[in-house]
Amino acid sequence: MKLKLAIQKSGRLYEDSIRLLKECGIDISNGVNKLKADATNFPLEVYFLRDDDIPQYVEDAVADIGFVGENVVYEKKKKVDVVEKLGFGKCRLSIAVRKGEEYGDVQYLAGKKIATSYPVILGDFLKSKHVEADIHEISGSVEIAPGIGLADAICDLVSSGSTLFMNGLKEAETILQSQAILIKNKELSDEKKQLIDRLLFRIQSVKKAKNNKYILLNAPNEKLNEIIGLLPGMKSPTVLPLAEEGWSSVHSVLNENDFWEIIEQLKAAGAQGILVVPIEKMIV
Ligand code: PRT
Ligand code: ZN
Repeated sequence: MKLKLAIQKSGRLYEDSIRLLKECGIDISNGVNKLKADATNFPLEVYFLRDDDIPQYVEDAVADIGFVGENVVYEKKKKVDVVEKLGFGKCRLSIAVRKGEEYGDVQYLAGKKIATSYPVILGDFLKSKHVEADIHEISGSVEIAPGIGLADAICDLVSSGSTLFMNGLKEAETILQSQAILIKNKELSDEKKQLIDRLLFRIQSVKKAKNNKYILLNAPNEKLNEIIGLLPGMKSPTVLPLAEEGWSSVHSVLNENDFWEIIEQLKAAGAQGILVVPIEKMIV
């Protein structure tokens, strides 16, 4: 039996989806324009679909699981379970207005015409703010709508912000932070659930590794206790004697969030020759 995974056929999520599988030790032999491909070393079959269709296919159990943007999942409102954030495809769904407008707050939007490909998420947002506006659904090139007089504002995905900038718009309100997530069908067999757990274990190990760095440093022995005290590590750090009398080598793992702060403290405490190395997988 194989787990059926739906990923985007081509577009912004395709390469990162394939890369994540590869980092999980799963290779797929994908012929050009194929609808599906088999993994060579995991009981997995990959379906290549348009991202908009993935929630429906997962709800209908044509695919057991899918990698797809949160924005698509919340817009489509299909009956699927959200399992895990995948750490790529990050963007935000924002409302933008013409650069020269005085936006103030969300009340600005009352009675205005807003162009978007996300009428459901936008509608829910406006409702939650008790604002009535005219939602105008368009499927692409939303950002040109204010320029051609089709709308007063837009609601669209933003990552760098350069599309808004080039169209003379400014971000006024962020209504959703989004990234690619793993979704699953609600009624899977125990066997399929076990396969998902195996895949999830690998995904989490890859994610953890990306958020952590392996660090090696040299410390004078009289400073060892102070330096060890600064290191969180997985358990306690490894300490090895150096060939040079009175010095030790200390190995540990640091989380990206407090990385620079701890490095500064380590230097101040007398650590030298600090090496920082990426981690490929992290099993805890
Ligand atoms: O053919 P298919 O339907 O599968 O693809 P698609 O054209 O609908 O989607 P695609 O490949 O453009 O995006 C797939 C997913 O990537 C989206 O659903 C999001 O979850 C995620 N993602 C991340 C983005 C962006 N970043 C993004 N910047 N999707 C779209 N954009 C667009 C945005 O719509 C705007 O036009 O990029 C432009 C803004 O980018 P900046 O960098 O100029 O701000
Ligand atoms: Zn799409």
